[in-house]
Amino acid sequence: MSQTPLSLAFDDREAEYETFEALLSESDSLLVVCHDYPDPDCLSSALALSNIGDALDVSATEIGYGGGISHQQNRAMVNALDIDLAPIESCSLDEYEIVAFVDHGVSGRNNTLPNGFTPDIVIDHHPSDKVDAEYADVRTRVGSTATLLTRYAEVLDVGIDERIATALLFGIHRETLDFTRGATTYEHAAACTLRPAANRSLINTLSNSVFTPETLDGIGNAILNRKVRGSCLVSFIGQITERDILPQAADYLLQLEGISTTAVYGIVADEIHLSARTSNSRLHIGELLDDAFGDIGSAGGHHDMAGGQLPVGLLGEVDTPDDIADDLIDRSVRRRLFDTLDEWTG
Ligand SMILES: [Mn+2]
Repeated sequence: MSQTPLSLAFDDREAEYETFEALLSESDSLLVVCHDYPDPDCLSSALALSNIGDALDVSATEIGYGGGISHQQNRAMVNALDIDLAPIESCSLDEYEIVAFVDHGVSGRNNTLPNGFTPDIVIDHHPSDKVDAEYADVRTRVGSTATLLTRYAEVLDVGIDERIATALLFGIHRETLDFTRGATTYEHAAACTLRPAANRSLINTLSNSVFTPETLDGIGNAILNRKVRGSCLVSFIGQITERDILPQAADYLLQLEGISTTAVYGIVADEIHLSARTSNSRLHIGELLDDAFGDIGSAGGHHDMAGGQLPVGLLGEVDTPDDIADDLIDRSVRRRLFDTLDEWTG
């Protein structure tokens, strides 16, 4: 095992890495499944894992994803790094010997796979007590899944070329908002490993990729529609086609003076999607969202960033979304958010 910043920072998991290597090298086909609306952390991890599969002579590797890729930076990343992705609906799970989840861990949660499906491999940094896989590596103390995949490539001695290094470093940059949110020594160590090979001008270009008009409108609506209670801000932005507007708006609004918690929600297709952020260290926004919505949908995440999806039928009688239905949805979600925030802070 090479002595690198990461090997110094990480626990010794030699036996686990050997299990992982044996599992992959004995297999002929690998499907890496991204979570829905994959972000750069997930995309780069999937790319790195499929590259490890190639290096271990897995003859067929594929990356599948659900939802869409609507965030301008994520689309730019997929294009610039030529990441080959297939919609998950077009992948048949039983054609692959190994199905691996990266940056998510449970079937049916933040992915479009059936409830109860058991993946062979899970590599993730999100807290979850329900992960079930032949090989599961869930390390919540690291700030990004890309950090873990950097370590796998190192340990298994799989070359980290410019494309992989650029993807993983961009993944870490985005996941930690340029090392300002949730970045640990592990992310800094991984960056030391990746930086020499990474194309830093491409990372700059990707970081500065332009907003789509819809993103700008969505953030504008989030600003206009904001409702503030104490240090908490929530905003409903109605029907949207680009789900990735939500985390961008939640991040942006967190910069408002006096605000330490934000939640932005909208309707994507036939679901309500939420994204929330907090800089209040006494809150765990992932658990808070689970408290607020766990009974009607799926919601959760980290202590400072989280998301969720709820069926629009939350209110029962709403079928064709219109202004009245939107208003009901807004009130109902807002009430649950504010009530749960009160319970946590009161
Ligand atoms: Mn992640």
